[in-house]
Amino acid sequence: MMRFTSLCIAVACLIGPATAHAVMDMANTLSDNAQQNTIAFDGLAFLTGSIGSDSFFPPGKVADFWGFQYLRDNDPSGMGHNTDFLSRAADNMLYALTADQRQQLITLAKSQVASINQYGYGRFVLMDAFRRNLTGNIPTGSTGLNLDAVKSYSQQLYQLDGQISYQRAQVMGPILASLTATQRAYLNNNMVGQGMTSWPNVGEQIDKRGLTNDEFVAVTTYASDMFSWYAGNTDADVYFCPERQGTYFGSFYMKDAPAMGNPNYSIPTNLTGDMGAAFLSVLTPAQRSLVTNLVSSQNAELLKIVDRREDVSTLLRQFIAGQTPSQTDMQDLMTKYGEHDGSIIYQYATAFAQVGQTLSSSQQSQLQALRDEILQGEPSVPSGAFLYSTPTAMPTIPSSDFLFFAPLAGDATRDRVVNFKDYIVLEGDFGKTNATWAMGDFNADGVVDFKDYTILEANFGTSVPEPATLLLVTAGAAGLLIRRRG
Ligand SMILES: [Ca+2]
Repeated sequence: MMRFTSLCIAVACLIGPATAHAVMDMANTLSDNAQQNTIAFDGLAFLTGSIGSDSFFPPGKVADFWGFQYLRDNDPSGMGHNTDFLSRAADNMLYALTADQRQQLITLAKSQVASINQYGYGRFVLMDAFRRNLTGNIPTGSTGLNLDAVKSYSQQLYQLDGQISYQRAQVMGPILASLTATQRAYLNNNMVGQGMTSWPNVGEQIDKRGLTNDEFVAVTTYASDMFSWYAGNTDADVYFCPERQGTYFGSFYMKDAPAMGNPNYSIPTNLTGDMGAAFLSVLTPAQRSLVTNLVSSQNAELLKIVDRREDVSTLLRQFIAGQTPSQTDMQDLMTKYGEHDGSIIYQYATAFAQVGQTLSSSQQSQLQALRDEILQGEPSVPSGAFLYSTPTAMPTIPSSDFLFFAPLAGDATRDRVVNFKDYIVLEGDFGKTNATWAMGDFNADGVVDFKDYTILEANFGTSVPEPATLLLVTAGAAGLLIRRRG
């Protein structure tokens, strides 16, 4: 029943510009007001939700360097929220392309679906750790989430996003570079600078037979991205919604669930602001500070993200200019992006847990009432989970224990011990580029080589934390020895 939901959900920014008809831009997104509303909405979603609701994630947030969100949020006819917006853009782009160019997008989709889903599943480990940190179900020997471990894992997710983005640009850029005058004229005369209500209604342009749902969604996404990339510029590529970063706390479920399967529903644009404020009003001053202080504590990282996005946009646009940018440079930028977002999500998870652990039962009831008001009869939390916006059973989640301890150099498998299993991984990926920690790239230089082997060798046999029982035995044995001597 929820097939193609990723195309149907109106994922417009939920915080409008300060004045009507003003342009939505980074000044809006980065404003303290927008950030505080978004963070508070995240807090409400997290403290009343579940890992199932945390998992809902609009697919357009992955590999989003093409200015589509900017196009949506600044549509001259104000139709960016419309459920047909993305498919109308995609259909026209596909209409303008040749059969061969359309086939290139289909081939790309078939090659990328696995990576896109790998990214989606990879998010569950962080979500699991954040919920454990909230409930206090943390591993023995840890005092809570470890910042460096969260950053390291986030880096790996963004490295994957970087590979998906680079591959996309590698196909989409040359197609755009090779558009004929006729193709350009179609786009320029019928679409560029005009609102969706003026775009021709050309209908669906690709045959779904032979494509899985995921592949069809991917092709549609590429085509719509190609149009915004063609029509936009670096500023548009860099642009993101206030809720773009720190996406592990369930706010997308809370705001999108009432819209799912309900084409006439329009998400109120003041929802995030109003409900964020309502959340804060339920909290004590001390709890409120924990949430509102995040606005300033995350700010430096947020600004660095803007810089990295600008670097990435500039790099990827080289493909439109007929050049081939360095993939190593791309991965380096995405590693940094992941580190910045990792720092932000660590701060959110830690602060929200502190609030959650001090809520009175009265406060909990009030927060649940706010959630119920937003969800309008939709389930408070889903019975399973979501892979992006598609309902799915809760996947088997690998142990998140490693997120509660400092990263252990050489531990590719992240089972908190450096042993032969890690050596097998490193050996299997030896020499590979675009490498991640999980492949054995422990010094994060993007390649698995002898330097990583040296790190593994130096740490072989170590584990974190040192087993508590061993320490006790040692202490006991020492005590015994002393007593005997005495
Ligand atoms: Ca290991």
